[in-house]
Amino acid sequence: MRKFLSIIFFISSTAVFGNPVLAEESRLPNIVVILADDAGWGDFSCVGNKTISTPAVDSLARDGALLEQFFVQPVCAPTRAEFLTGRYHDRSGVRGVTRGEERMSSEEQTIANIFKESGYVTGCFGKWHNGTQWPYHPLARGFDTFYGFTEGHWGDYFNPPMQHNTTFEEGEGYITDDITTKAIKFFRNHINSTASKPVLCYVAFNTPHSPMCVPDADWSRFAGRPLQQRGPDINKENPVFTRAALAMVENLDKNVGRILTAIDGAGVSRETIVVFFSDNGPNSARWCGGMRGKKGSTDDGGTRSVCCVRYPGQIPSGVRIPQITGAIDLLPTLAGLAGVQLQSPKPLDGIDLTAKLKSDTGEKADQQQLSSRLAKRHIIASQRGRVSIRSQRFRLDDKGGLYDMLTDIGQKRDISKEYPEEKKRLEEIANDWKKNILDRMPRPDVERFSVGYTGAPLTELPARDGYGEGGVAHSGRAPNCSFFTNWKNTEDSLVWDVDVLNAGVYAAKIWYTCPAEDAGSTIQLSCGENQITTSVTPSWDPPLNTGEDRVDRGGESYVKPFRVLSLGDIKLEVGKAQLRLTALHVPGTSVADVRRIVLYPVVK
Ligand SMILES: [Ca+2]
Repeated sequence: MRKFLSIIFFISSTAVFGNPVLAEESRLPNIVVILADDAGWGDFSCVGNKTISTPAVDSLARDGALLEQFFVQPVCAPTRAEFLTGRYHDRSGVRGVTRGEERMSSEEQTIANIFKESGYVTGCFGKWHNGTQWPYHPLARGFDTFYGFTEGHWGDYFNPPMQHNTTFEEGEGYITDDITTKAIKFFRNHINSTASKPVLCYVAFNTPHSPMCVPDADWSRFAGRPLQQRGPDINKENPVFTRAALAMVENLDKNVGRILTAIDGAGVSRETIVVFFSDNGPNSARWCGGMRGKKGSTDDGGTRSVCCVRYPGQIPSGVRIPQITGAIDLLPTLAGLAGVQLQSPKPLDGIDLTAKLKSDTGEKADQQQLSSRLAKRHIIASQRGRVSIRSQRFRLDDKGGLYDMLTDIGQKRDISKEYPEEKKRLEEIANDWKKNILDRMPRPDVERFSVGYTGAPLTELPARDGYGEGGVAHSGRAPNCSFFTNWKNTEDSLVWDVDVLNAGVYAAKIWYTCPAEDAGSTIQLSCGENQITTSVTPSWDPPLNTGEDRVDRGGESYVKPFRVLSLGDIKLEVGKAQLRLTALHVPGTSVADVRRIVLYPVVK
């Protein structure tokens, strides 16, 4: 409505003054959404963490609104999908974090689609984690610009390999600093552009997610710092992990500060909405306000996040929203605050919180109506079939226990017997969710990956999305950032199950390494009846990037700088098929390690 009014104002003023110089009045606010990865609710000084100092996030809570009971999902991809769509992730088919389960149905409309439609220029920076191939790639979901990586976690945090739109390039410096630099550049360029479009900038950091790599400057402040608070079970807490996570959050906070400085320095703080939140609970057993659970849990510890919204002049300083809210609310709320018309083809689960945020200026009746709606709502946490329901006062956990969250945040005393009616009510909601939503989830071709989607400039198939046959293995138990290794002979294969959507000729490239003594294998890429062969040369054998970890990275793979090898042009027919790499001749003891294959349509 506000945009509509602005346009009327613009037209009528032009008619009166004959001069369309009303860009400031008619321009919609910029939006910067900053997301942390695996930072728990308790990892910020504004909510009482005494070990850490997060002045930038604290300033957002001070200068704007703090959503005091804000809920996300237990893991990364589901929360990201909920922010992007304003709908629960179970509705969009996001069921996991890897091997295609993170993909969000292409029938969903994202916040970028909606705001772009209203005239915004849109950018996504950092970890995407809702699909790698078109139509799931961020450039296919309404974002004009993408810089980052599409997978769920990354193996290298220093000068990391990144994707910039359709090219793969090396990042500059520590990954969080680099993502920030690129996001600020995008924001500034468009703020200063004569096109004068409002900006939607989604800055999805991938820290403090493991691997626990953090620059020396941040680590040195924490290495010997005593922990002022501990997790509920001190025996399960690794103090080194906690320190590394907090050091990463302090680094992240510095980068939030850089973004705020850029906004304020450009003189657009009053025309820019800033949102900050995290995508799930803490990735280790550390202090989280006494809540039960961590990342992966459907309890408050796994699903509650700090969330701040700053919009100077529109949202008064120090607004507090005590009602339960969630990532599903951000899309309708940002549309409400910005005055962007929300025409979603599918019903949203989220609620527009604008009337509560604008508590000084909004209509009292709107506020009361919203308060009443929020008081009656419940929020669903869902993870691999486990469903927990949170109301303002109670939580029905995923095992059927009922807890009073006002007096028992640690969920120590099951009060099912004292509140049988409440338990029954919440159980019905959970059962209904399982029966009507989970059992009918869309399944976007799990384990099969689309190649050559119409208009896609490339199709990336990382090792994660394929499997080895013979002796070929992934380099780590956690597949997201792994590569294929142990490819030794002509019996071995690297396979991707694909669905070719457009027939044609595709230029194929792999990202590989190969020791000098093993160079020269003849390899074949085949798909159906078609195949091409090439030789693995030159050798390229850099070491793994190790030695930066503050804590052992467990099942996550180290990576190395892979080199691009062109395999040639291959013809692909439409339909389901296997894309297969094999070796026809192996002169040494191994063929190659392979990080990804990328297929580029050849325009004839
Ligand atoms: Ca996460």
